Amino acid sequence: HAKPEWWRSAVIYQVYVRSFADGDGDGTGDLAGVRARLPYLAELGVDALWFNPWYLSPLKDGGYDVADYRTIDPAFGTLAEAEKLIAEARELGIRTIVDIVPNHVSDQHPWFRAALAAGPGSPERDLFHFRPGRGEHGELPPNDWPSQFVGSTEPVWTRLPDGDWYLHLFTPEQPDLNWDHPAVRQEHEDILRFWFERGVAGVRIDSAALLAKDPDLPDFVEGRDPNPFVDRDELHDIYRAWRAVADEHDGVFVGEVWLPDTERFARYLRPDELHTAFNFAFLSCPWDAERLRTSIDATLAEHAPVGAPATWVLCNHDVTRTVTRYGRADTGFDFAAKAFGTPTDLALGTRRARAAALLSLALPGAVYVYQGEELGLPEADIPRDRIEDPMYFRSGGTDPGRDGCRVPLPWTAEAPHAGFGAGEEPWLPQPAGWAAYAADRQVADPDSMLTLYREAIRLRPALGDGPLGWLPAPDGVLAFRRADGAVCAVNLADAPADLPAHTELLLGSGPLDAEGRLPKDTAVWLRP
Ligand code: ISL
Repeated sequence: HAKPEWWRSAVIYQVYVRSFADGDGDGTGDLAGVRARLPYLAELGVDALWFNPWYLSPLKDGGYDVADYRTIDPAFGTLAEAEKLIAEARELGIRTIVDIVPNHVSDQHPWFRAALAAGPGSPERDLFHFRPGRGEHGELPPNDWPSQFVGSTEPVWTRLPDGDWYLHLFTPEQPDLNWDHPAVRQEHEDILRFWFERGVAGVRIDSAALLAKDPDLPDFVEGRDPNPFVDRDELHDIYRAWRAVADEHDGVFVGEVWLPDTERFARYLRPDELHTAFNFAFLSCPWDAERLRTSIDATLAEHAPVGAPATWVLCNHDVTRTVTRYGRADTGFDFAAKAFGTPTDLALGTRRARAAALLSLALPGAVYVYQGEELGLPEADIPRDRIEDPMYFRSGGTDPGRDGCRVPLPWTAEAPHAGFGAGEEPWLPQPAGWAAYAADRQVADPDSMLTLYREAIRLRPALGDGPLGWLPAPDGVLAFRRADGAVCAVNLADAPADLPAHTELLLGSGPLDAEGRLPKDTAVWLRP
């Protein structure tokens, strides 16, 4: 008798703790703030919460620089509070997913501090990638690998006064671990157990395709297979070992696996590896019916043979917010091409984001909702002197970085800081007009984005569990039916479209026109 696998069709809400709700008034979101908002999340109807890293961290990269994987950062709370939060959420039927960062640690992690102190050639340095430099005096980095921060041309090596260089695919404060070292593997299996034993139901794996490195650290040659640091075969042994740990606890994984090649991607989802991985192809797809249909079909086709559910992601803490992206003239979405002051039509972007919400929630698989997406928040312009994201600095100030999607949430229109917290200024400035998006306003508004998300998540089970079948539809219109359930239609064409045959209109992202047709940039759910 098989256990029900909740994660196959879950709605998972991403909590960027630092910006969710500030319980203690210091301007930074915290676990107290999340605990106070659990009823909101229960009413939204989500099945699980994924928390971005909440561990002890100097916060040089929003917590993706972890100094201790078993301690909660004091800015956020304590381990005891995290345990309470996990239990309280579970009481409300909401599971918890934590974010593990295995590729690198903070330069303040005890292992790295010990490696610095122990000096060149020491066993402590074997836990990382330390190398002498090239050039006559070792003045050149050991290889030419590109930074993994989009837009950054900075080297991935930093030289120490003792002459050694160390590898960091991200910032110098995030030294990469050496996954050929048994202690690194053992430690991470122990960290997984630690969190599963505290009641978490799942783990997100950060930068999951980057951990394994060619031990020779050769120069990067475009197109050469195997790549010296992306998608290496050794990763699959690592994840098989992790899967055994997860299975002891009924735990599930979601991998952050950015790989354009769908076959290579699907290898991570084999039955003894990761349960799920983020679908970035969907997120990167422009607002175009054919492109979306092709992307959806490709996703379903690549997941079917391995038996893993697809995931549907429109937004996260690394990319431009959905309503802003969809409101851009080129309708495309190139996360590598963020620019200051890119014009956007927010009314258009919001209409499309509403339709995209109904589309993603109607597709077979798990859906991720990034905090604030359910409020229709746009990307914020952060004044340059307030930007904290290292991506901005690593790009030499050309890329605005990712803070624009990380602005503290508006909860209460009439309260200071739009209800984010009652004390200090929020750690990132909230733009003018932020209070108009406040959750308390939207709850009372039948036409708000929040109301749409709540209704869609409530109705979602009525759509059925069956596979997706496309229905005939005019050019620019997507229409499909779940085998045992409802129909979803989305109009991406320029003209209104007739609705597919139906007995009942379950939900719409906007009103039908006077002739009862589906206007452009609108989606509906129908009972056939
Ligand atoms: O952010 C990106 C594109 O805008 C990605 O290239 C991102 O750098 C990559 O997916 C890895 O992201 C993850 O690890 C990073 C961290 O900065 C990101 O926030 C995290 O999601 C380093 O730990």
